[in-house]
Amino acid sequence: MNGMEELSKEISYALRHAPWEYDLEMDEDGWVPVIQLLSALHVSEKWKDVDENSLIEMIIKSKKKRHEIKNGKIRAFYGHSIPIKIVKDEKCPPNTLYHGTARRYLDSIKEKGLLPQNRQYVHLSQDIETARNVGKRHDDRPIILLINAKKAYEDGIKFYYGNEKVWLADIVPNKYITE
Ligand code: HQG
Repeated sequence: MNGMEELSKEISYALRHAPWEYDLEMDEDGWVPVIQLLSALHVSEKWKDVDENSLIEMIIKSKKKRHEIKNGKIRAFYGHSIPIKIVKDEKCPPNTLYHGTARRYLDSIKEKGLLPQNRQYVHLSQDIETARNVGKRHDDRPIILLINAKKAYEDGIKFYYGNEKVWLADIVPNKYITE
């Protein structure tokens, strides 16, 4: 893993899962002051030279757009598991979205639909390749599920924009999912 990717992972952990471990004061939209995050990172020898420009460079260079910086604050776009739910803006999804998952989860998903499990939202992918990469984190031969997102949206299921590859939903009932 290169330095930037490692930094992106550490910051994702802080902003998605454990702001309290880093003494971060997070608002309801998930923003924290950059200065607070930098002071927390500087405790570690590894990150002692990281400054706001390094964070901007990390965001630009990262293959995945996980974070954004605005007005002296930084936040993660998606992936949160913290107890306070980050309020996302609802948005009309494309007709079809994809979800890459493990073969071993299939029976349960067919029965209960897609559930957020440990995160705040179910994560869906904009394209098949992204879904395959997400699924490979759980299974070397992942299953790609097709989500009839537009129909679900028309029926009242809420969708939210994560980044250009990631969509979020509260839940996806099984009737909108096919293999
Ligand atoms: C599964 C990464 C059984 C679900 C990725 C998934 C993504 C069920 C697992 C983002 C289920 C949760 C999130 C049910 C869902 N029964 N299993 N009813 N409903 N599941 O890691 O979507 O690199 O929390 O299929 O790119 O894999 O970190 O979610 O396999 O966008 O930026 O429960 O994380 O982004 O796994 O990945 P995860 P995910 P980053």
